Amino acid sequence: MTNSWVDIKNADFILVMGGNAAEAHPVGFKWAIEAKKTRGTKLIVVDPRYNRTASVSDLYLPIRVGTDIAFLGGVINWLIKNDKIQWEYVKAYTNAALIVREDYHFDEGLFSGYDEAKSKYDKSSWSYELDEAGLAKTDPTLQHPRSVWQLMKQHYSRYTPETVNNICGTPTDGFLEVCRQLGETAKPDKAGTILYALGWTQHTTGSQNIRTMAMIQLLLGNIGMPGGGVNALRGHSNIQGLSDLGLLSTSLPGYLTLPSEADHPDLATYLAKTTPKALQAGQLNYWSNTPKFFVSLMKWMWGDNATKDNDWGYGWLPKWDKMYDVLHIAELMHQGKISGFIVQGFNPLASFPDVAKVTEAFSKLKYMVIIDPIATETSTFWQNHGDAHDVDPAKIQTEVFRLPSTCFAEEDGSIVNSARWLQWHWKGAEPPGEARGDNEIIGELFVAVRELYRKEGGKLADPILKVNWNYHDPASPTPAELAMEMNGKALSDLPDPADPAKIAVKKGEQLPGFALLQDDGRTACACWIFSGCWTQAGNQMARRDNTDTGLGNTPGWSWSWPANRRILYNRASCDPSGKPWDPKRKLISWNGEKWVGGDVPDFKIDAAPDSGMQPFIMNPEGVGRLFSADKLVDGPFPEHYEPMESPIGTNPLHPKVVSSPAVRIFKTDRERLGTHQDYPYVGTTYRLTEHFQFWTKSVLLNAIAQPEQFVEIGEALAREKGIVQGDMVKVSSKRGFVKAKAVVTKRLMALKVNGQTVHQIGIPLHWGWEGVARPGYLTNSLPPAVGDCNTQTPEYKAFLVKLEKL
Ligand SMILES: Nc1nc2c(c(=O)[nH]1)N[C@H]1C(S)=C(S)[C@@H](COP(=O)(O)OP(=O)(O)OC[C@H]3O[C@@H](n4cnc5c(=O)[nH]c(N)nc54)[C@H](O)[C@@H]3O)O[C@H]1N2
Ligand SMILES: Nc1nc2c(c(=O)[nH]1)N[C@H]1C(S)=C(S)[C@@H](COP(=O)(O)OP(=O)(O)OC[C@H]3O[C@@H](n4cnc5c(=O)[nH]c(N)nc54)[C@H](O)[C@@H]3O)O[C@H]1N2
Ligand SMILES: [Mo]
Repeated sequence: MTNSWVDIKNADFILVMGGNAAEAHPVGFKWAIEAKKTRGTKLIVVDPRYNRTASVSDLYLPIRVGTDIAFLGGVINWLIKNDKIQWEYVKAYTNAALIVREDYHFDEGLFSGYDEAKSKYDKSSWSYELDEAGLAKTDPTLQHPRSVWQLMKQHYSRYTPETVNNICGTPTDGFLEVCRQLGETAKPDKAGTILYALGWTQHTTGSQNIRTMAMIQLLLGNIGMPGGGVNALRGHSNIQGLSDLGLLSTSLPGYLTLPSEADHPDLATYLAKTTPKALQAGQLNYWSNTPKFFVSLMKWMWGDNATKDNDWGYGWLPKWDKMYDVLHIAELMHQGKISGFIVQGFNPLASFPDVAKVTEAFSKLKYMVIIDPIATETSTFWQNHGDAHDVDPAKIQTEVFRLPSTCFAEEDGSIVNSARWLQWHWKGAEPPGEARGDNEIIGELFVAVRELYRKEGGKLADPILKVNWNYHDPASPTPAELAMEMNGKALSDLPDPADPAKIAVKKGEQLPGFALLQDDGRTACACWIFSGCWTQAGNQMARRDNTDTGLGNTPGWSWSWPANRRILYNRASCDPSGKPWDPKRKLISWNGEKWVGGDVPDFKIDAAPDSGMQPFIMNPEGVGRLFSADKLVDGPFPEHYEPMESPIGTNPLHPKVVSSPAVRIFKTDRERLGTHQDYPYVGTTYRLTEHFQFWTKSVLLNAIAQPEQFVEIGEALAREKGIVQGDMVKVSSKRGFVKAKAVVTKRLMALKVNGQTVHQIGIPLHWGWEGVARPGYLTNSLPPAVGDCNTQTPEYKAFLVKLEKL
């Protein structure tokens, strides 16, 4: 979230699209209700299903899954045509005026630079025209034909209300109502918010869905504003923390890049390539501090072993060749290229797409280690469960080890919520039986492996032997010890930047925040964005002072990254002169000498409004991106592409390019895609409040609340198929099937799309054979193994199925 849960109450308009907040985030959703009650805020839900959020909305609109870019692109076109733009904001705080290179173009569904053989873009033409000083050229009048503004206007002129209706199946009057409501928030004293989650991310165009909304919020001047923002409602408890800590195959903690084999052969090259240069004069460009973040990370990782002479241990860091996302891992196992798999707090057989393929993949492993408090379908993947999981155990040689772990409530630690708050929690009970904490399990494994390397040597022993492992009990690092490392400490006395004669932090002390990080080995810090969470003053995450400093802002409650800032880009809540756009929505302001207010300013504290510095300090342009120069692999402007399995088999905007040209799809997975001739209906998967993923079916009360697997079928389709409420049905894709009870409902309506009727079938994801609920089929037997071009998040929300009454 750019903003916070509580801040939702400040919104004048709330759009819930690509998420079902009332169902999946029922506690946080109370702030949407608060806005409705106290401000009369309108809430509109755009979702393929009339869901629980829709049931408390002012307006519900159906949409065909996987078509949100068409809808939102239509909004952009409408805002431009109807002049609902916050012009002062757009001119000052976005890249609308920047000039794009001459060789950039978009033609019949393809951007410039496409290499058909590789299904990849060369992104070099997607950038700005630079002057001699290396700064982007601009045209403040926005008239230049290659200004971002003109290119954007032209790009979305194709997205008329008729096109939106034709692609999405959404009624036009409802679509126009969303445009009008959003358009109202273009006024400087109005702000609207968007709450989204997986309905946007789990598509081959997932990242671009979110970018389209970010563009809209920039056009409306809603980013940085209380009551505004782009708000991702996160998933698992601590999935936000997982992203922050870089637990992805190409990342390091704090959104630093893990060095790549091809691009970063040495430290100097790595730092040169990952430290961006400012593109506008006067820019702060906070990522220019990358060397400080990185060297401090290396000092944490390797301790005294990291020296200037050995490039701070750069050689010991693993380098990536490809992204090892879940789809790639399943593919490599399927090819027999992986022999062991450690599964910690994860039920991949149930959660990866295409269970049949994953089962074959797991069957080729030598061993699998499961670290989990309960039995999961993954841990019993080798057992036969009738036609729900028809395998022959005698043919599966994979040895499965199970290490019982604790659950979050049986340990101390911090969990980062969607609003970036690190909240410390305390153990509620001792774990039962032989269960051990994850930190103990990993700690003991590490110590044992290191001992083996010490005794026997082996290939690449250095990364294990040189690592800094200074815990009181090396076999069991404590959550407090680890948290203090995230914050970072001084390795020598550090002078005060304002008064170098004074010592700000003494050697060995915890750092006050990331501003003091150094690139010369004088500081160690495991995750720069978390610096400030456990300072010399103690554990900031354990704070529970809920004093409101205005607009529901509670800076004394827990600790928020970065720097305890609650609303990101909050400099943009003020006009260029430093006055709040809306006096009733005052968060920070310029007092003539510095930035002051109820939140931590997202700006250099003493940089005057006319210093030339711009509010989006993490971008080298300093401004928000309507055109995303080179970040995403599938285009600088979001474009509508059909899901890989499309119910209409064409793209009404450009029939030659139906689905995204930049997807990565493995050959075996491409062969497993179905067509709309064989599989005429759209399947989509989702959650229920009563269950959490695949594990609460092991909890009796949850199993009672929602005991049995079902699928939702619209009335029109049910009539066509002769299906009535409670009938058993079989839903099949090219890859597998589930059998479940039919819930016949008005909540899923047939849509008219491109001259044809499209039926969508809703399939909750929670069932399997482990636990105390009635056994069911794994929903992920159905979706294909293909992911978002940028993140590889699988396309769980839009695929093709057929339907039979049993
Ligand atoms: N009770 C409960 N709460 C949970 C979870 C749980 O299992 N149970 N899981 C947690 C996790 S891990 C996560 S990630 C979050 C997920 O939270 P959500 O994303 O809110 O959950 P979902 O039910 O997967 O999907 C949300 C909505 O997206 C809609 N949708 C599907 N495709 C599209 C589309 O193409 N466009 C649009 N506009 N909408 C679409 C679905 O119909 C559904 O209503 O929830 C978290 N909270
Ligand atoms: N079709 C379809 N598939 C989906 C999705 C979808 O919307 N549709 N959503 C996707 C999403 S967003 C997610 S997040 C994934 C979730 O997929 P998974 O993460 O694989 O599913 P969970 O059932 O949450 O598995 C978490 C496991 O962690 C265990 N656990 C709990 N606490 C602890 C602990 O402290 N330590 C350890 N070691 N284990 C613990 C639980 O018992 C559980 O078995 O599913 C994805 N798959
Ligand atoms: Mo999730």
